[in-house]
Amino acid sequence: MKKMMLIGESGVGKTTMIQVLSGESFTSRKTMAVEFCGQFIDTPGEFIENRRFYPALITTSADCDVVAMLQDATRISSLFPPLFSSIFTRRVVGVVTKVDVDGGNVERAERFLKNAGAREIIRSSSITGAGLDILKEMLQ
Ligand SMILES: Nc1nc2c(ncn2[C@@H]2O[C@H](COP(=O)(O)OP(=O)(O)O)[C@@H](O)[C@H]2O)c(=O)[nH]1
Ligand SMILES: [Mg+2]
Repeated sequence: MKKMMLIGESGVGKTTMIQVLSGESFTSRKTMAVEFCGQFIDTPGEFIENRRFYPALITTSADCDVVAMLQDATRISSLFPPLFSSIFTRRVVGVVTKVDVDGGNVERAERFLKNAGAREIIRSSSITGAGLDILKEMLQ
């Protein structure tokens, strides 16, 4: 079974997505440390918000097959630096989250992810389940 590390700012939907994908209720408190949840690695939003944590992300990514960069469709900004994906030696996918929200802007989120170096982009919602099958397939 392959492993996926989810990265993205606080509130983007990392923990919720892991719960829906794995069908297990791993704790949904604000994550303060890297957490190993079966096939998934949940990371604190702080790790993307402060570049002094980038080395921790790189080290943790060594344990996984896929790095998922999550961008919230409702946010008007992104904390991913240009070509951020290039710091990883793993397959990196961009994931737009919360595409179910009216007033979100999926295209804007995709632009942020492309700017961050994502070549594959998946549109997802943990509420409707959109895009989650594609993510599951990546982990087969
Ligand atoms: N509408 C909508 N809300 C979501 C979705 N995914 C997560 N949320 C909500 O966004 C908030 C933050 O989610 P959480 O998983 O804790 O984010 P994390 O900080 O990245 O782990 C919670 O209130 C979730 O219920 C989604 O796909 N659609
Ligand atoms: Mg979380």
